[in-house]
Amino acid sequence: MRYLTAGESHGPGLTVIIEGLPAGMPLRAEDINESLRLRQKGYGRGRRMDIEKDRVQITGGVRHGKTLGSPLALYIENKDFQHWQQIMGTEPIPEETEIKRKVTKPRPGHADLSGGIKYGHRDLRNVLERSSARETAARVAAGAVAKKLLSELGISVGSHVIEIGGVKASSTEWKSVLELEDQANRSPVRCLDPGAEKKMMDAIDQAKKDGDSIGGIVEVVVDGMPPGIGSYVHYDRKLDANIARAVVSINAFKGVEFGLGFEAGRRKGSEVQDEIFWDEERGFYRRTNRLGGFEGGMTTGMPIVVRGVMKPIPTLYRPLKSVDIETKEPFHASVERSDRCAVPSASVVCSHVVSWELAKALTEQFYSDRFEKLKDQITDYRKDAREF
Ligand code: EPS
Repeated sequence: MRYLTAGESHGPGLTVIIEGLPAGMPLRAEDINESLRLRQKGYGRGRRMDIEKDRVQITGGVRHGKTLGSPLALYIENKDFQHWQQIMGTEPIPEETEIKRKVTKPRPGHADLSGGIKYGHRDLRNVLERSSARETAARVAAGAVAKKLLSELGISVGSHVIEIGGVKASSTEWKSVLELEDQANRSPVRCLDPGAEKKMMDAIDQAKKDGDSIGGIVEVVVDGMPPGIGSYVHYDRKLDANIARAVVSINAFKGVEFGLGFEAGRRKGSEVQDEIFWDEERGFYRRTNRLGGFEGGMTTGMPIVVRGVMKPIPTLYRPLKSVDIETKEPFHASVERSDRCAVPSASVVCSHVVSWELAKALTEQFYSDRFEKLKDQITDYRKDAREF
Protein backbone atom coordinates (compact mmCIF):
# COMPACT_ATOMS: atom_id res chain seq x y z
CA MET A 1 0.00 0.00 0.00
CA ARG A 2 1.12 3.53 -0.55
CA TYR A 3 -0.40 6.98 -0.34
CA LEU A 4 0.32 10.50 -1.41
CA THR A 5 -1.16 13.74 -0.15
CA ALA A 6 -1.52 17.08 -1.92
CA GLY A 7 -2.74 20.51 -0.87
CA GLU A 8 -1.66 23.76 0.74
CA SER A 9 -2.66 25.03 4.18
CA HIS A 10 -4.80 27.93 2.90
CA GLY A 11 -5.55 26.48 -0.55
CA PRO A 12 -8.88 24.90 -1.51
CA GLY A 13 -8.30 21.61 0.31
CA LEU A 14 -6.29 18.46 0.91
CA THR A 15 -6.32 15.37 -1.27
CA VAL A 16 -5.20 11.84 -0.45
CA ILE A 17 -4.84 8.92 -2.84
CA ILE A 18 -4.34 5.47 -1.36
CA GLU A 19 -3.32 2.59 -3.56
CA GLY A 20 -3.18 -1.11 -2.77
CA LEU A 21 -6.05 -1.42 -0.33
CA PRO A 22 -7.72 -4.83 -0.75
CA ALA A 23 -11.30 -5.03 -2.02
CA GLY A 24 -14.20 -5.78 0.30
CA MET A 25 -13.00 -3.95 3.41
CA PRO A 26 -15.79 -2.14 5.24
CA LEU A 27 -15.19 1.63 5.17
CA ARG A 28 -17.43 4.61 5.82
CA ALA A 29 -16.67 8.34 5.85
CA GLU A 30 -17.55 8.33 9.54
CA ASP A 31 -14.59 6.00 10.30
CA ILE A 32 -12.29 8.75 8.98
CA ASN A 33 -14.23 11.74 10.35
CA GLU A 34 -13.88 10.54 13.93
CA SER A 35 -10.07 10.60 13.57
CA LEU A 36 -10.17 14.03 11.90
CA ARG A 37 -12.28 15.36 14.75
CA LEU A 38 -9.83 14.07 17.37
CA ARG A 39 -6.86 15.62 15.55
CA GLN A 40 -8.51 19.03 15.63
CA LYS A 41 -9.07 18.97 19.38
CA GLY A 42 -6.58 19.70 22.12
CA TYR A 43 -5.85 22.49 24.57
CA GLY A 44 -3.40 25.03 23.13
CA ARG A 45 -4.67 25.12 19.55
CA GLY A 46 -5.04 28.50 17.80
CA ARG A 47 -7.99 30.25 16.14
CA ARG A 48 -7.64 28.35 12.87
CA MET A 49 -9.29 25.37 14.53
CA ASP A 50 -12.43 27.47 15.12
CA ILE A 51 -12.65 27.88 11.35
CA GLU A 52 -11.96 24.33 10.18
CA LYS A 53 -14.49 21.54 10.65
CA ASP A 54 -12.64 18.71 8.97
CA ARG A 55 -14.80 16.14 7.25
CA VAL A 56 -13.78 13.76 4.50
CA GLN A 57 -15.41 13.29 1.16
CA ILE A 58 -14.69 9.85 -0.29
CA THR A 59 -14.52 10.51 -4.02
CA GLY A 60 -13.30 7.13 -5.28
CA GLY A 61 -12.58 3.54 -4.31
CA VAL A 62 -15.62 2.78 -2.12
CA ARG A 63 -19.10 1.59 -3.04
CA HIS A 64 -21.92 0.88 -0.60
CA GLY A 65 -19.60 0.92 2.39
CA LYS A 66 -16.90 -1.43 1.04
CA THR A 67 -13.58 -0.80 -0.70
CA LEU A 68 -13.43 -1.70 -4.38
CA GLY A 69 -9.72 -2.45 -4.73
CA SER A 70 -9.41 0.63 -6.93
CA PRO A 71 -7.50 3.71 -5.70
CA LEU A 72 -9.17 5.33 -2.71
CA ALA A 73 -9.53 9.09 -3.15
CA LEU A 74 -10.21 11.36 -0.19
CA TYR A 75 -10.81 15.11 -0.04
CA ILE A 76 -10.87 17.46 2.96
CA GLU A 77 -11.97 21.02 2.35
CA ASN A 78 -10.04 23.95 3.87
CA LYS A 79 -12.85 26.17 5.11
CA ASP A 80 -10.31 29.00 5.61
CA PHE A 81 -9.77 29.12 1.81
CA GLN A 82 -12.76 31.46 1.51
CA HIS A 83 -10.58 34.12 3.22
CA TRP A 84 -7.57 33.36 0.97
CA GLN A 85 -9.14 32.95 -2.47
CA GLN A 86 -7.19 35.79 -4.03
CA ILE A 87 -3.89 35.07 -2.25
CA MET A 88 -4.02 31.31 -2.81
CA GLY A 89 -5.95 31.12 -6.08
CA THR A 90 -4.61 28.67 -8.67
CA GLU A 91 -5.18 30.82 -11.78
CA PRO A 92 -2.50 33.28 -13.04
CA ILE A 93 -2.87 36.90 -11.89
CA PRO A 94 -1.78 40.09 -13.74
CA GLU A 95 1.88 40.91 -13.08
CA GLU A 96 1.16 44.32 -11.58
CA THR A 97 -1.11 42.81 -8.91
CA GLU A 98 0.25 43.42 -5.48
CA ILE A 99 0.66 40.06 -3.74
CA LYS A 100 -0.82 40.25 -0.28
CA ARG A 101 0.65 38.31 2.63
CA LYS A 102 3.95 37.84 0.76
CA VAL A 103 6.53 36.36 3.11
CA THR A 104 10.18 37.47 2.82
CA LYS A 105 11.08 37.06 6.48
CA PRO A 106 11.96 33.41 7.19
CA ARG A 107 10.92 32.15 10.63
CA PRO A 108 13.62 30.27 12.54
CA GLY A 109 12.65 26.64 13.06
CA HIS A 110 10.31 26.53 10.03
CA ALA A 111 11.05 25.19 6.54
CA ASP A 112 10.84 28.80 5.19
CA LEU A 113 14.51 29.54 4.46
CA SER A 114 15.82 26.12 3.41
CA GLY A 115 12.68 25.54 1.29
CA GLY A 116 13.08 28.96 -0.37
CA ILE A 117 16.70 28.22 -1.24
CA LYS A 118 15.85 24.74 -2.53
CA TYR A 119 12.93 25.68 -4.83
CA GLY A 120 14.00 29.26 -5.64
CA HIS A 121 10.88 30.80 -4.07
CA ARG A 122 11.23 34.54 -3.38
CA ASP A 123 7.81 34.50 -1.70
CA LEU A 124 8.32 32.12 1.21
CA ARG A 125 4.55 31.60 1.42
CA ASN A 126 5.12 29.06 -1.38
CA VAL A 127 7.09 27.02 1.17
CA LEU A 128 5.13 27.53 4.36
CA GLU A 129 1.80 26.69 2.76
CA ARG A 130 2.89 23.12 2.13
CA SER A 131 5.25 22.66 5.07
CA SER A 132 2.41 23.66 7.43
CA ALA A 133 1.15 21.00 9.79
CA ARG A 134 -2.25 21.41 8.12
CA GLU A 135 -1.05 18.52 5.93
CA THR A 136 -1.31 16.20 8.92
CA ALA A 137 -5.10 16.22 8.42
CA ALA A 138 -4.49 14.33 5.17
CA ARG A 139 -2.12 11.91 6.87
CA VAL A 140 -4.65 11.25 9.62
CA ALA A 141 -7.27 10.51 6.95
CA ALA A 142 -4.93 7.92 5.37
CA GLY A 143 -4.07 6.58 8.82
CA ALA A 144 -7.75 6.28 9.72
CA VAL A 145 -8.24 3.93 6.75
CA ALA A 146 -5.28 1.88 7.98
CA LYS A 147 -6.67 1.94 11.53
CA LYS A 148 -9.97 0.60 10.21
CA LEU A 149 -8.12 -2.26 8.47
CA LEU A 150 -6.28 -3.04 11.70
CA SER A 151 -9.45 -2.96 13.80
CA GLU A 152 -11.06 -5.46 11.39
CA LEU A 153 -8.08 -7.73 12.17
CA GLY A 154 -8.45 -7.30 15.94
CA ILE A 155 -5.54 -4.86 16.29
CA SER A 156 -6.10 -1.71 18.34
CA VAL A 157 -4.03 1.48 18.32
CA GLY A 158 -4.16 4.27 20.89
CA SER A 159 -2.16 7.33 21.84
CA HIS A 160 -1.70 9.62 24.79
CA VAL A 161 0.48 12.51 25.90
CA ILE A 162 3.12 11.76 28.50
CA GLU A 163 4.88 15.12 28.73
CA ILE A 164 4.20 18.77 27.83
CA GLY A 165 6.57 21.68 28.52
CA GLY A 166 8.54 19.63 31.08
CA VAL A 167 5.41 18.44 32.96
CA LYS A 168 5.53 14.62 33.06
CA ALA A 169 2.54 12.32 33.51
CA SER A 170 3.16 9.71 36.18
CA SER A 171 2.87 6.24 34.72
CA THR A 172 -0.77 5.27 34.69
CA GLU A 173 -2.40 1.87 34.61
CA TRP A 174 -4.61 0.99 31.65
CA LYS A 175 -6.31 -2.32 31.01
CA SER A 176 -6.56 -2.23 27.23
CA VAL A 177 -5.51 0.02 24.37
CA LEU A 178 -9.16 0.81 23.67
CA GLU A 179 -9.61 1.94 27.27
CA LEU A 180 -6.46 4.06 27.06
CA GLU A 181 -7.68 5.69 23.85
CA ASP A 182 -11.08 6.34 25.37
CA GLN A 183 -9.53 7.98 28.44
CA ALA A 184 -7.16 10.08 26.29
CA ASN A 185 -10.09 11.23 24.12
CA ARG A 186 -11.76 12.63 27.24
CA SER A 187 -8.74 14.72 28.33
CA PRO A 188 -8.15 18.21 26.85
CA VAL A 189 -4.44 17.33 26.59
CA ARG A 190 -4.91 13.56 25.97
CA CYS A 191 -3.19 12.83 29.27
CA LEU A 192 -4.21 9.92 31.52
CA ASP A 193 -2.88 11.47 34.73
CA PRO A 194 -5.39 14.10 35.99
CA GLY A 195 -2.79 15.87 38.18
CA ALA A 196 -0.37 16.28 35.29
CA GLU A 197 -3.24 17.23 32.97
CA LYS A 198 -3.95 20.37 34.99
CA LYS A 199 -0.25 21.30 35.17
CA MET A 200 0.14 20.79 31.42
CA MET A 201 -2.78 23.13 30.77
CA ASP A 202 -1.23 25.69 33.14
CA ALA A 203 2.08 25.40 31.27
CA ILE A 204 0.26 26.03 27.96
CA ASP A 205 -1.47 29.09 29.46
CA GLN A 206 1.87 30.38 30.73
CA ALA A 207 3.49 29.90 27.31
CA LYS A 208 0.63 31.89 25.78
CA LYS A 209 1.14 34.72 28.28
CA ASP A 210 4.86 34.72 27.51
CA GLY A 211 4.30 34.78 23.74
CA ASP A 212 6.10 31.45 23.62
CA SER A 213 5.31 27.86 22.63
CA ILE A 214 5.98 24.45 24.21
CA GLY A 215 6.53 20.91 22.96
CA GLY A 216 6.26 17.49 24.53
CA ILE A 217 6.33 13.72 24.22
CA VAL A 218 3.58 11.42 22.95
CA GLU A 219 3.21 7.67 23.21
CA VAL A 220 1.47 5.26 20.85
CA VAL A 221 0.52 1.77 21.98
CA VAL A 222 -0.69 -1.08 19.82
CA ASP A 223 -2.22 -4.34 20.91
CA GLY A 224 -2.94 -7.44 18.85
CA MET A 225 -0.10 -7.48 16.29
CA PRO A 226 1.00 -11.07 15.61
CA PRO A 227 4.73 -11.86 16.11
CA GLY A 228 7.11 -11.84 13.14
CA ILE A 229 5.65 -8.89 11.20
CA GLY A 230 8.36 -6.89 9.43
CA SER A 231 11.68 -8.55 8.68
CA TYR A 232 15.30 -8.83 9.76
CA VAL A 233 16.60 -9.52 6.24
CA HIS A 234 16.74 -5.97 4.79
CA TYR A 235 16.97 -2.49 6.28
CA ASP A 236 13.87 -1.27 4.44
CA ARG A 237 11.71 -4.17 5.63
CA LYS A 238 12.42 -3.59 9.32
CA LEU A 239 9.06 -2.49 10.67
CA ASP A 240 10.42 -0.54 13.66
CA ALA A 241 12.65 1.44 11.28
CA ASN A 242 9.68 2.26 9.03
CA ILE A 243 7.69 3.39 12.06
CA ALA A 244 10.63 5.56 13.21
CA ARG A 245 10.75 7.26 9.81
CA ALA A 246 7.00 7.83 9.85
CA VAL A 247 7.08 9.36 13.35
CA VAL A 248 9.99 11.70 12.62
CA SER A 249 8.22 12.75 9.40
CA ILE A 250 5.46 14.40 11.47
CA ASN A 251 5.92 18.17 11.50
CA ALA A 252 8.13 19.33 14.42
CA PHE A 253 9.03 15.78 15.56
CA LYS A 254 12.70 15.43 16.46
CA GLY A 255 13.09 11.95 17.89
CA VAL A 256 11.57 8.54 18.44
CA GLU A 257 12.08 5.63 20.83
CA PHE A 258 10.65 2.15 21.43
CA GLY A 259 10.02 0.56 24.83
CA LEU A 260 12.80 1.62 27.20
CA GLY A 261 14.19 3.71 24.35
CA PHE A 262 17.24 5.80 25.24
CA GLU A 263 17.13 4.41 28.78
CA ALA A 264 18.33 1.07 27.31
CA GLY A 265 21.72 2.69 26.71
CA ARG A 266 22.11 3.21 30.47
CA ARG A 267 21.25 -0.35 31.56
CA LYS A 268 23.00 -3.71 31.50
CA GLY A 269 21.89 -6.28 28.91
CA SER A 270 20.29 -8.43 31.59
CA GLU A 271 18.05 -5.46 32.49
CA VAL A 272 17.03 -4.76 28.93
CA GLN A 273 16.15 -7.99 27.04
CA ASP A 274 12.74 -9.59 27.43
CA GLU A 275 13.21 -13.21 28.54
CA ILE A 276 11.30 -15.95 26.73
CA PHE A 277 8.82 -18.36 28.39
CA TRP A 278 6.48 -21.04 27.09
CA ASP A 279 3.35 -22.75 28.35
CA GLU A 280 0.71 -24.98 26.79
CA GLU A 281 -2.01 -22.38 26.88
CA ARG A 282 -0.15 -19.32 25.53
CA GLY A 283 2.73 -20.80 23.52
CA PHE A 284 5.77 -18.51 23.65
CA TYR A 285 5.38 -15.39 25.75
CA ARG A 286 7.30 -12.64 27.62
CA ARG A 287 6.78 -11.27 31.11
CA THR A 288 8.36 -7.91 30.27
CA ASN A 289 8.14 -5.60 27.27
CA ARG A 290 11.24 -3.45 27.61
CA LEU A 291 11.93 -3.57 23.87
CA GLY A 292 8.52 -2.09 23.08
CA GLY A 293 7.27 -5.00 20.96
CA PHE A 294 10.21 -5.30 18.52
CA GLU A 295 13.21 -7.60 18.09
CA GLY A 296 15.29 -7.64 14.90
CA GLY A 297 12.95 -5.33 12.99
CA MET A 298 9.97 -7.65 13.65
CA THR A 299 7.09 -7.62 16.06
CA THR A 300 7.39 -9.94 19.07
CA GLY A 301 3.65 -10.21 19.66
CA MET A 302 3.91 -7.99 22.73
CA PRO A 303 2.22 -4.56 22.63
CA ILE A 304 4.10 -2.03 20.50
CA VAL A 305 5.16 1.01 22.54
CA VAL A 306 6.58 3.92 20.54
CA ARG A 307 7.21 7.48 21.68
CA GLY A 308 7.91 10.63 19.71
CA VAL A 309 9.20 14.00 20.82
CA MET A 310 7.78 17.21 19.36
CA LYS A 311 9.74 20.44 19.57
CA PRO A 312 7.86 23.63 20.51
CA ILE A 313 6.03 25.15 17.52
CA PRO A 314 8.42 27.63 15.88
CA THR A 315 5.83 30.35 15.14
CA LEU A 316 6.09 32.59 18.19
CA TYR A 317 4.37 35.74 19.38
CA ARG A 318 7.74 36.57 20.94
CA PRO A 319 9.71 37.23 17.75
CA LEU A 320 13.08 35.57 17.10
CA LYS A 321 16.00 37.03 15.17
CA SER A 322 16.16 36.42 11.43
CA VAL A 323 17.17 38.17 8.19
CA ASP A 324 14.87 39.43 5.36
CA ILE A 325 15.68 37.56 2.11
CA GLU A 326 15.19 40.71 -0.03
CA THR A 327 16.76 43.52 2.06
CA LYS A 328 19.21 41.25 3.92
CA GLU A 329 18.37 43.40 6.95
CA PRO A 330 18.08 41.71 10.32
CA PHE A 331 14.61 41.82 11.88
CA HIS A 332 12.59 40.12 14.54
CA ALA A 333 10.44 37.49 12.81
CA SER A 334 6.89 38.67 12.24
CA VAL A 335 4.03 37.45 14.34
CA GLU A 336 1.72 34.93 12.63
CA ARG A 337 -1.44 33.34 13.98
CA SER A 338 -0.50 29.97 15.41
CA ASP A 339 -1.07 27.26 18.00
CA ARG A 340 0.74 27.55 21.36
CA CYS A 341 1.00 23.81 21.75
CA ALA A 342 -0.12 21.08 19.36
CA VAL A 343 1.20 18.07 21.28
CA PRO A 344 -2.27 16.56 22.02
CA SER A 345 -3.16 16.83 18.35
CA ALA A 346 0.24 15.43 17.35
CA SER A 347 -0.41 12.34 19.47
CA VAL A 348 -3.42 11.63 17.23
CA VAL A 349 -1.28 12.18 14.13
CA CYS A 350 1.35 9.84 15.60
CA SER A 351 -1.09 6.96 16.19
CA HIS A 352 -2.32 7.34 12.62
CA VAL A 353 1.10 7.31 10.94
CA VAL A 354 2.00 4.25 13.05
CA SER A 355 -1.30 2.60 12.00
CA TRP A 356 -0.39 3.19 8.38
CA GLU A 357 3.00 1.46 8.73
CA LEU A 358 1.43 -1.54 10.51
CA ALA A 359 -1.32 -1.95 7.92
CA LYS A 360 1.24 -1.60 5.13
CA ALA A 361 3.48 -4.28 6.64
CA LEU A 362 0.54 -6.68 7.11
CA THR A 363 -0.80 -6.20 3.60
CA GLU A 364 2.69 -6.79 2.18
CA GLN A 365 3.31 -9.92 4.25
CA PHE A 366 -0.13 -11.46 3.64
CA TYR A 367 -0.89 -10.00 0.24
CA SER A 368 -4.31 -10.53 -1.23
CA ASP A 369 -6.50 -8.36 -3.45
CA ARG A 370 -9.43 -9.60 -1.36
CA PHE A 371 -9.85 -8.44 2.22
CA GLU A 372 -11.55 -11.67 3.37
CA LYS A 373 -8.61 -13.75 2.05
CA LEU A 374 -6.15 -11.44 3.79
CA LYS A 375 -8.08 -11.93 7.02
CA ASP A 376 -8.04 -15.72 6.64
CA GLN A 377 -4.29 -15.74 5.99
CA ILE A 378 -3.64 -13.72 9.12
CA THR A 379 -5.89 -16.01 11.17
CA ASP A 380 -3.91 -19.04 9.90
CA TYR A 381 -0.61 -17.33 10.62
CA ARG A 382 -1.71 -16.48 14.18
CA LYS A 383 -2.56 -20.15 14.71
CA ASP A 384 0.85 -21.22 13.34
CA ALA A 385 2.60 -18.75 15.62
CA ARG A 386 0.61 -19.95 18.61
CA GLU A 387 1.49 -23.60 17.87
CA PHE A 388 5.13 -22.99 16.91
C1 EPS B 1 0.29 25.81 11.26
C2 EPS B 1 -0.23 27.05 11.60
C3 EPS B 1 -1.65 27.24 11.98
C4 EPS B 1 -2.20 25.93 12.50
C5 EPS B 1 -1.94 24.90 11.41
C6 EPS B 1 -0.50 24.58 11.35
O1 EPS B 1 -2.45 27.56 10.85
P1 EPS B 1 -2.69 29.05 10.41
O2 EPS B 1 -1.40 29.51 9.82
O3 EPS B 1 -3.78 29.00 9.37
O4 EPS B 1 -3.11 29.79 11.65
O5 EPS B 1 -3.55 26.05 12.82
O6 EPS B 1 -2.63 23.72 11.68
C7 EPS B 1 -3.75 23.45 10.97
C8 EPS B 1 -4.31 24.28 10.12
C9 EPS B 1 -4.30 22.13 11.25
O7 EPS B 1 -5.32 21.76 10.62
O8 EPS B 1 -3.70 21.43 12.08
C10 EPS B 1 1.69 25.67 10.81
O9 EPS B 1 2.34 26.68 10.52
O10 EPS B 1 2.21 24.53 10.73
